[in-house]
Amino acid sequence: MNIQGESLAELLNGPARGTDTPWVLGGPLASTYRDTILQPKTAKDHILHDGLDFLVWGEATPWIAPLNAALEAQPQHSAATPRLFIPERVLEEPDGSSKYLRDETIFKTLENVPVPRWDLLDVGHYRSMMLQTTAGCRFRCTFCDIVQFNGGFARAKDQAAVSRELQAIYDTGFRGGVFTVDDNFVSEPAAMESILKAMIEFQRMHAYPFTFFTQASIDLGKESLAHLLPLMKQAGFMAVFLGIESPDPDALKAMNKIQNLKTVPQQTIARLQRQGIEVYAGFIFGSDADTPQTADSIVDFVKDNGILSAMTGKLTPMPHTPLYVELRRQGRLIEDGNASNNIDDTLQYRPLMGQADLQAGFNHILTSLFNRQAIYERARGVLERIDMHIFRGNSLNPSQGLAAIRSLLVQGFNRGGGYNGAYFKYLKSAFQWDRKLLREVRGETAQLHQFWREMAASAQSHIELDPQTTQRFSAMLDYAHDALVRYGTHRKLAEIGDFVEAVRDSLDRGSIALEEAQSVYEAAVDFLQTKGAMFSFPGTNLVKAFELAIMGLHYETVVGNVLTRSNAAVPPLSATERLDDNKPH
Ligand code: B12
Ligand code: SF4
Repeated sequence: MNIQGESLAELLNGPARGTDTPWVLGGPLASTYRDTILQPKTAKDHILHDGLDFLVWGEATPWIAPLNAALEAQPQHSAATPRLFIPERVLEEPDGSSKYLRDETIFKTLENVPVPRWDLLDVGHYRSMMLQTTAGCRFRCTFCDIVQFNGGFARAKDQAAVSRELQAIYDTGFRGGVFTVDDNFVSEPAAMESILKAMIEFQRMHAYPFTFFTQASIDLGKESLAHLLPLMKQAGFMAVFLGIESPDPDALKAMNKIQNLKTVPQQTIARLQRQGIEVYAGFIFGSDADTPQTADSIVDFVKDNGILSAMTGKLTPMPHTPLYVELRRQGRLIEDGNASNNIDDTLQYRPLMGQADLQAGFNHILTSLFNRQAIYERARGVLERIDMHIFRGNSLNPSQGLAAIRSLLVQGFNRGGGYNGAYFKYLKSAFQWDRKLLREVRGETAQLHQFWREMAASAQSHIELDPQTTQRFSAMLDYAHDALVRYGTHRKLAEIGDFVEAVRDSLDRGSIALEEAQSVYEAAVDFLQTKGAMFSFPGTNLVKAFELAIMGLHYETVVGNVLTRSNAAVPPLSATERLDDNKPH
């Protein structure tokens, strides 16, 4: 990606300089920023131009054969202009065009994609591994370069391919977080359902070695996709990054983020949280509809919706995107074509609100969201909103233990050594939350036993149900279903699905066989016992509280650096400059 352009230049200008080796660059940097390398203007781009031999647009798989042939023909480095591998049609279409985005001869199926050679890595050095299940996205957000090089429709891997990739990660010995790096996890909902089932089955058969996190468009929360959320929970998804971008409909229209206009983002967030999935979210400040006040609405939205990890960035026009083309047409583009880091202090376009207001609004967002008090308040909101489901497991792993110790040492005390009251108050509330939930689960378990005793006492071969008892059984069945998926690994997922369906039919008929009802009851008890164990000390909320605190510390450090750099780099503009800045260019 472009952000790695500088380190690539250091490499080419350092260890690689003077060697004969031909250099090939692929990925988002080569795809989106190809022009800056082919027609260099900055010193860095000259180094890339002179140091690289081949640029490969888009995915590697279709280019391997022509690239190998080219490397055989030119086995030595040359300082001439690098050769670009790119489909003719992409070059022929005007910049920002969406006409080629559904071309299946360019964006090919993923059936021949080889399994990554994870065995070549020392996985001990990685906090998370990666799994790509689909590529491409059906939406057309104006700022997005991903669809330009990954395609404007989703191409999915099949169940066998996904299982093979999970197995390859598993075989390295890695256990823990796996980033499902799809451009939009829910771009192709039907495929996603089948992929999720493969992921669930893999997890069940391997005693849940992984937790997953991913990114998805906001329509994941719409009613017609509601069936996907429990599957994500069962697969072990712990977090989903949503592109919320802005709470303001006009800003969303300006970005062509139509999917956000058709859904209520707050509802999607709440639905995910109720499944025990934490929501991370992206926000963009600086669209033509934004004013300095938009900064406040972004801050309020983040605070009100239990989002600790808010990736707030400035609008960033990347080459070949519709946004870039439009700003160029309006003469508002600052033509270095290089900016791609949405949080640094470079601006690549002239915002309507003026650069100073944009920078001030952006800094306001950062300072409001990432001071310690705000972080602990939001973290508490996360704990209150997410359901700690049994797929989370109930033991403390070593890295969580270390995180807790680190958090206590670093965050428990202020710089001068004084005790940090806000931090301990936050931890105390997590501890109390666990105690409260434990009491609730115990109460619910006692009620369940009582209910079952009454039901079983009067039953012969069947239990006849009235509307109230049907409702109780239906709630028990939800618990039982989760427990069977999580622990009933002697049965296939499909078998469990059939069992649950059969019980639902019985409930609809108002009569359930005693044996069937007994199985539901026993599995529901398993569910509640596991859930209860999760809230026993140290308690899943307390553990999560430490995890969130450490994440907060990371954000505080990163944002602190961004603000320091930004304050040093952008002197306040005079009133006249501000007026100039507001002129249409
Ligand atoms: C996962 C991810 C991350 C992870 C990376 C984790 C990791 N350890 O790798 C995290 C969350 C850390 C991250 C951070 C950032 N990211 Co990021 N990230 C992605 C994401 C979602 C998926 C990348 C991925 O793994 N895809 C799956 C693999 C299989 O695809 P791939 O890497 O693209 O590789 C394929 C092709 O590109 C090609 N290819 C790749 N390399 C090569 C090399 C050769 C020689 C060849 C021939 C082909 C080739 O073949 C591969 C197989 O088909 C992409 C979005 C996207 N769809 O690309 C953004 C993306 C790459 N990120 C982006 C950005 C901007 C960032 C940040 C700068 C954000 C920020 N402001 O902090 C940081 C920078 C971090 C850093 N210092 O490097 C941009 C880059 C824009 C650009 N054109 O340069 C992207 C495209 C998203 C976007 N449009 O906003 N990111
Ligand atoms: S939903 Fe995400 S991946 Fe799809 S076009 Fe919009 S920004 Fe790009």
